[in-house]
Amino acid sequence: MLRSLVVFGLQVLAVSAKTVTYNWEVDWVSVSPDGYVRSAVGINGQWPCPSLLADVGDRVIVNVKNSLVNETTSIHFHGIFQHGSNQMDGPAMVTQCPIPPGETFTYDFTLQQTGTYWYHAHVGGQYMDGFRGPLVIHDPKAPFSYDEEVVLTLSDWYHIQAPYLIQYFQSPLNENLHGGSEPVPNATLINEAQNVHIPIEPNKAYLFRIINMSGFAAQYFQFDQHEMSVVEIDGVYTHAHQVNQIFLTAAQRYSVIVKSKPNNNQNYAVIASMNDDMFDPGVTPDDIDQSVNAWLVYDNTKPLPPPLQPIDDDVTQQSEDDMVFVPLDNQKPLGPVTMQIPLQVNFSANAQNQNRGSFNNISYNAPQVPTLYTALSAPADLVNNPLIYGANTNPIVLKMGEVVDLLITNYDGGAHPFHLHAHQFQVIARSSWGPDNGPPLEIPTDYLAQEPAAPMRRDTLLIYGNGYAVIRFKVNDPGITLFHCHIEWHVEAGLTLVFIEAPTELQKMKLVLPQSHKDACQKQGISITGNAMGRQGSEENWLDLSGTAMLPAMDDWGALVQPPANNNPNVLAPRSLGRFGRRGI
Ligand SMILES: *[C@@H]1O[C@H](CO)[C@@H](O)[C@H](O)[C@H]1NC(C)=O
Ligand SMILES: *[C@@H]1O[C@H](CO)[C@@H](O)[C@H](O)[C@H]1NC(C)=O
Ligand SMILES: *[C@@H]1O[C@H](CO)[C@@H](O)[C@H](O)[C@H]1NC(C)=O
Ligand SMILES: *[C@@H]1O[C@H](CO)[C@@H](O)[C@H](O)[C@H]1NC(C)=O
Ligand SMILES: *[C@H]1O[C@@H](CO)[C@H](O)[C@@H](O)[C@@H]1NC(C)=O
Ligand SMILES: [Cu+2]
Repeated sequence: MLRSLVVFGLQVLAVSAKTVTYNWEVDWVSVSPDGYVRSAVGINGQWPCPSLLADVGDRVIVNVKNSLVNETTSIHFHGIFQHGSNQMDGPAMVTQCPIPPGETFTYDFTLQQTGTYWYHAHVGGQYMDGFRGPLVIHDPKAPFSYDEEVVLTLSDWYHIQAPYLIQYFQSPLNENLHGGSEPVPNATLINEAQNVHIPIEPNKAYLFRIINMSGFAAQYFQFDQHEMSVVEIDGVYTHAHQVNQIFLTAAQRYSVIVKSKPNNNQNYAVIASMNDDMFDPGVTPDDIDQSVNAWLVYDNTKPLPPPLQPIDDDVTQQSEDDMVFVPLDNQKPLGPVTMQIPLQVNFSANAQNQNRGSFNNISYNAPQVPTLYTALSAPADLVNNPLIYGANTNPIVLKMGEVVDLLITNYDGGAHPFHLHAHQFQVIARSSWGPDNGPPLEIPTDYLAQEPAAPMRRDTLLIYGNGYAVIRFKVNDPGITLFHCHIEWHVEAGLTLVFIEAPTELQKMKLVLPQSHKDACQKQGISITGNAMGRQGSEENWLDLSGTAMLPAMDDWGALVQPPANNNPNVLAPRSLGRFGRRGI
């Protein structure tokens, strides 16, 4: 293991489920993973952030103290179902208020699944400033065996802090100069570092859990002369499948088993390369460092081999097709489908000349009350009415037991990794890249007749430029379920919607909101009851959403700002960010 672990109050019980408690003080730390010194968001004075490790069945308690002083925070546990604990999912203004500076906040949930996940901040682009780490749930009955386990994280890294980059990305200046293009990362990291040595011994089976914690770029990953046998994707066990290389978009995970060589005659190179499809040539330096090297070290007295050549995407198209992975349980397509929801994905400049992402022409803008709190406080006869959740959050109400197909068509030329919180969805269909110009490929009208026998299942799926995908899930998890592109720039650009899953059953569950959750809102004057505008009382009030902001406030971000002239983001506060930064996800 290459990372250090901070666990307080861990009760070690050999067989039965235990409680794992983490006390995390979130604070700024000075870091330089690629040689450039900057501030990052760390935990208990450390960065990289620690791994959250537990066994299936464990109860996890994370007490978070926000010591950032100048930013709010929140933690999302990516891929965790949160059955009966939707209030612990984490996205700010969706299932909780952002945690203000100085406050302590408790996450408390029980793990009902196994595999490789991660946690990350879910407020204002903060995970790109370093607040991200692995979350591994061990399975005593895992359907494969191995001798050693190694967690490898892949991430992209920026020299300038996220609030500045978001402000610039969402500015009319960027729209005018670069067509609204995304900030290009400065570096790629493995285990939040470069040139990492991974100790390895001969004749052993290694389980590598590979997690892509990037905010933007997708990565190719390869060990020299060691095949990988994929056994898990995003927490779903798969039939073992041999590959030489894997391609992970932001937020995806692969567990692979690698058999080490029979002897320690030499060491081997490892490489991860960013996919540059979305990097606007106008803002990408020619000398951009797109790859990061690491080494499998069998014998540290022997020399390291030369690094591998960066992986060129043109010759590696095949490695992108994750539809080849078949779930080990051979789960058939869920059915019958009771609801089909067409979703058009697009990007365009809004009335303020900001580059915004949208589902069905609506760009997400945070409500005044976290959406979960609206659902918990609404009268029973209004809780299924999407109007109360605000037209700017793209709310879609789903009934318990419904089998939903999302019919997603991508009108944008770029590929986007879409993530559904709290579910592992089936991928019923997905096109390859569509035409460069003109309308996207259309979903075949008879797609239901062509379902795969055992569809690939995961929680984050790449949908190609001008292409489509059909993803299916069952409504079984009452609560507010976010669906969004996992490119953090695109979250900030509004490419997000909320499913209100089974709100009637949600109200009957009588979720307990810990006092710390109420305090987080109260300290910031945010209501924990009422519609998306905080109105309540009469039915007329509940249905009154007048004043809902469809356009983002220009003084949140989007104002005309130039990155600091001396390129040192630490010396200049971003303009007009508000005291604690943005309120939304
Ligand atoms: C991680 O995801 C990002 C964003 O989709 C991508 O650009 C990058 O290539 C991925 N990394 C790996 C190693 O797959
Ligand atoms: C997508 O956005 C473009 C502008 O970027 C616009 O011309 C087009 O009409 C939009 N299409 C849909 C279906 O929203
Ligand atoms: C979005 O807007 C475009 C362009 O105006 C239009 O063609 C398209 O039908 C709209 N989509 C929806 C779902 O309203
Ligand atoms: C918050 O403070 C840190 C540490 O001093 C600094 O690096 C960062 O730029 C500040 N962030 C904002 C949004 O002002
Ligand atoms: C990232 O670093 C900043 C500050 O050092 C530079 O200004 C950027 O040009 C650089 N961006 C890339 C893509 O390398
Ligand atoms: Cu996207």
